Amino acid sequence: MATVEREKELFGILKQGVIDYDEDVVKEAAQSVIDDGIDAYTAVFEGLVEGMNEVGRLYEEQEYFVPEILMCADALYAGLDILKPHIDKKDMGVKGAVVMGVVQGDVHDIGKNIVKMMFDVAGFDVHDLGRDVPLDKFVEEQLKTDSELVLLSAMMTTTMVGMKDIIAKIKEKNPNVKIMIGGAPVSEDLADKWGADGFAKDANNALKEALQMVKALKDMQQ
Ligand code: B12
Repeated sequence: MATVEREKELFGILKQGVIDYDEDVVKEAAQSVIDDGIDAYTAVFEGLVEGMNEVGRLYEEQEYFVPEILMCADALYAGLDILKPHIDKKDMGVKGAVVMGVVQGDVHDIGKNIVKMMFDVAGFDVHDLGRDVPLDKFVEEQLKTDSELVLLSAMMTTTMVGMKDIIAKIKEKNPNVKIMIGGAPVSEDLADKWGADGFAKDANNALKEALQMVKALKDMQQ
C-alpha cells in the first residue's frame, strides 16, 4: 500500500511531466501509479489534468506557444493511455446514452476527452463526434441514437455561440433531451440564456449533473 507521500510525489511527477512535455517521465510515473496500487482516477485529475491547467496558464502568459502545448497534450495522452484501463468502471445506478463533441470551428478537444473518459467509466454509452463538429451533426446523431443526453464543448468565445443553434434545433425535434454545455468560456448564465439544461465547470461536476438529469428524466417517464 503506497503512502500518502508517495501518492503526492507521483501526482507531482505526472503534473510536472505534462508541463515539461516529457512523455517518458509521464509514462514511467503512470506505470508506477499502477504498480504501487494507487488510484488511477485520482492520478488523472490530480496529476495529468492539473499539469494541463498549468500549461493553459503558461500559454496565457505567453511563456508557451502552440508547439509546446501540442507536446504537453501528447504527454497527457501518453499518461491517460496507461491509467485509463485501470480506472474501475463505477456503477452509478443510472445509465444512458450520450452524444458529445466540440462545436464547429473549434479544435480544442482535450477537455472534451477528459469528460468523455468520465462518462465511459460511469458506464454511459458514449457517441463521440470528435472536434470541429458541424452543428447539424449533433441534431442528426441524437435522433439516430435516441440518446438522453447531449454534451456540447467549446473553448472559444467565437465558437461557443454555435451551441445556441444546436440547443434550439434539438429541443424543437425532441424537447425531452437533456443538453449540457461546458468549456472555459461557457457559464451557468449562458446555459440558462440559451436554453441548455445544465452546465458544469469540470469533468467531475459534468458527470454528477448528468446523473441527476438522467435520473429525473427516467423518473418522469415512469
Ligand atoms: C490547448 C490549447 C490549444 C491547443 C488545442 C489542442 C487540443 N487538441 O485540444 C491548440 C494549440 C491546437 C490551440 C489552438 C488555438 N487556440 Co487554444 N488553447 C489551449 C489552452 C492553452 C488550454 C486548453 C486545455 O486543453 N485546457 C485543459 C483542459 C483539461 O481543460 P478544459 O479544456 O477547460 O476542459 C475542462 C472544462 O472546461 C470542462 N469541459 C470542457 N468541455 C466540456 C463540455 C461539457 C459538456 C462540460 C459539462 C464540461 C466541459 O471539463 C474539462 C475537464 O475538467 C487554452 C487556454 C486555457 N487556459 O484554457 C487556449 C485557448 C482556449 N485557445 C485560444 C485560442 C485563441 C486558440 C487559437 C485561435 C490560437 C491561434 N491563434 O491559432 C487556436 C484555435 C484553433 C481552433 N480553430 O480551435 C484562446 C481562446 C480565446 C477565446 N476568447 O476564445 C485560449 C483561451 C487562450 C487565450 N487566452 O488566448 N489551443
